[in-house]
Amino acid sequence: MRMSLRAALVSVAAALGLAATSVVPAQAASGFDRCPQGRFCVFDGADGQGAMVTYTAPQSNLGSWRSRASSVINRTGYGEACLYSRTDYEALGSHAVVVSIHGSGGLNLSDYQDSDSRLDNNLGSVRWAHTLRECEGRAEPVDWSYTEVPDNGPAQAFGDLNRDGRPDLLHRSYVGRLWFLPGGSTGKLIGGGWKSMTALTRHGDLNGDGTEDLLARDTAGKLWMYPGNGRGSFGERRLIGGGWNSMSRLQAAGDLTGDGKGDLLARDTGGKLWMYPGNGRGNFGNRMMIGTGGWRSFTTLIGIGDVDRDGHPDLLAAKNGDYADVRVYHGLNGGRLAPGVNVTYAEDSDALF
Ligand SMILES: [Ca+2]
Ligand SMILES: [Ca+2]
Ligand SMILES: [Ca+2]
Ligand SMILES: [Ca+2]
Repeated sequence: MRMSLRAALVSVAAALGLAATSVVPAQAASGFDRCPQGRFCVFDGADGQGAMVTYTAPQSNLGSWRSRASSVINRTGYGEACLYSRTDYEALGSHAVVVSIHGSGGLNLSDYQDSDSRLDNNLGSVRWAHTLRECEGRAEPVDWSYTEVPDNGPAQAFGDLNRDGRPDLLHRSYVGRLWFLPGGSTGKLIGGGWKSMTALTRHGDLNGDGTEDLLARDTAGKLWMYPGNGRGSFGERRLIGGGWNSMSRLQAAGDLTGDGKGDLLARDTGGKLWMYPGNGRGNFGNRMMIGTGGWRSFTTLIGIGDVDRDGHPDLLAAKNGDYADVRVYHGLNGGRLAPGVNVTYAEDSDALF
């Protein structure tokens, strides 16, 4: 039997959280207070009393502590924790008790049992995550789909990684897995380890083979190009160069120079705006400063195509939270920009894409 008591536990956690913030005379830590930040703590007594064991990683098998655990507290920093009477996070089958807890209050396991099974002195495994979905172990990724999907059509130059004519998404989970979402409630795992990337932007075709590619910056400031294989995944990455940590924003913006090859916009930490013209071979030509300063305040940069139909692609810039100042920068020869022109944008918006 599977028991889901999340709603009840939310209220328990809230009540305990309230108690923890009340004024308590200075004294040595006791009970749940002994659990250090960053840990998941299990106690062999109720209310955080008795012996304590602490964990920094999810436990598929609590071993000797399985038969000792009587109370727990989640101080991992993750908002959700799942407790299983069985090992290996087993939620199915008879006599399985699964409890999802939200928040950081301490819990007595004796509160959660039914006639068939219990958690008290029977805690088989425990894990935690940022989202309930990940905690409960449902398959990533998020469910993204759209209706009225047309039949397969010609590949799109932008936003179509598997060349079926339909737009698709990339999704990075909290644990750093990158997923390809083709838009039909399914997903394909591209791989792990993407948490170390500090910027990701899709770019259209960078290497001239007709498939959309991906740019990613790592924590060391190296910029990598991941060539799309046209099937929703990527071939072996290629280093574009280092020193990209001086950029506070990387933004694919389509073809700004008008040569049919996708270009990249980058705003440096000093507020200058740079345009990196794609060379169609997986790298960029010499960058060009197209904004001498003051671009730090613009949080939104969008390659919106050619709004005035003069044959030069144009750029829209806006400041988050201040949509009274939205500007269009008309493209000039060679990817340069004319001075910005204010456009009317009356809506109060949280974000503009
Ligand atoms: Ca597609
Ligand atoms: Ca490509
Ligand atoms: Ca170009
Ligand atoms: Ca134009």
